[in-house]
Amino acid sequence: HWEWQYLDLMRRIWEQGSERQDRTGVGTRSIMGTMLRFDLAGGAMPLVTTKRVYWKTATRELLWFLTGKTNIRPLVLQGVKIWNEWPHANYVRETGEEIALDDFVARIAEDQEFAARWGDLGPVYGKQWVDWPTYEPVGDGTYRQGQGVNQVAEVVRSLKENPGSRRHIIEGWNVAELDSMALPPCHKTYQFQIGEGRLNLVLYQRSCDVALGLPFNLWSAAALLRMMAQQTGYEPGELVWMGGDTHLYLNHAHLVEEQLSRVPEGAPVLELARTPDSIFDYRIEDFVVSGYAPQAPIAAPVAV
Ligand code: UFP
Repeated sequence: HWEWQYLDLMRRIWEQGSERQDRTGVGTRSIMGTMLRFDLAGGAMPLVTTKRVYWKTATRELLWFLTGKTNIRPLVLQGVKIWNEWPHANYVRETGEEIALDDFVARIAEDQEFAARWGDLGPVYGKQWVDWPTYEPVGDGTYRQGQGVNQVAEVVRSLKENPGSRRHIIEGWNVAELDSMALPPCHKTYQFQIGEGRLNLVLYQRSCDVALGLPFNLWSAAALLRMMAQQTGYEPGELVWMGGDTHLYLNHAHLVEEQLSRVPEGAPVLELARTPDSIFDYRIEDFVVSGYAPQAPIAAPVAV
């Protein structure tokens, strides 16, 4: 079962990882440089079965990236909570108003102007993926903003027009804009490749919370691969996931112990119900998962 790779990585980090202090102050055990490989032939997906993974939430986030939007409001309106902490913390810091997270999120949902002012995450994934900024020299030594680059559309085009290329890359790490992002990209580099008529993808993730982040990140990367394969007419191939700082938070001990006592079951399959006109036209209803009967959820605190 593919999932042993995930569980083995979890065990190896917990047993052999080096302890390090991190930005959040929680502390981690960590291994620098890791790899997982999954074959997506036949619709197979790296969807963790040893606990419930909310794959629809991850898919909604992926679709939101593809809109190029960076405001949390569209997510909030769909009940997706994963990005709420950052704008809330920013609001409390800047206004000094001690508003509870739930109240803040309710205001984002109700009040469009409030959301426009306080719900934005800065130029995170979506912006870089579909509208990477460019600059053109004006001639007097200054620059003006040029047409943004839609990296996703470019990769769809290059996969079709130049399948042998080794340059099919979507990059999130815009060095010049890191300071204005709520969180610098974790899953930062996507490189697609065609081999033997199949579409393969290497994802490089610079920093990975193996307990809470990775199940999400694997699902999303595999979903993106499937969408790209459908749009370009290739069979889905391998997803190769590469991690930089691959860690477990010290306050996730209960999760690690519980999950490592479980055995993977079943082989979930993703069907794309429709072939949308472009990579930007997918809807949540297009994602149909069968054979997913996960074991119970395991709650654990997110390090912010
Ligand atoms: N993290 C993930 N996956 C993600 C995401 C965040 O694992 O998609 F957005 C985790 C990794 C790390 C933290 O534990 O969030 C980001 O912190 P830092 O920027 O200090 O690496």
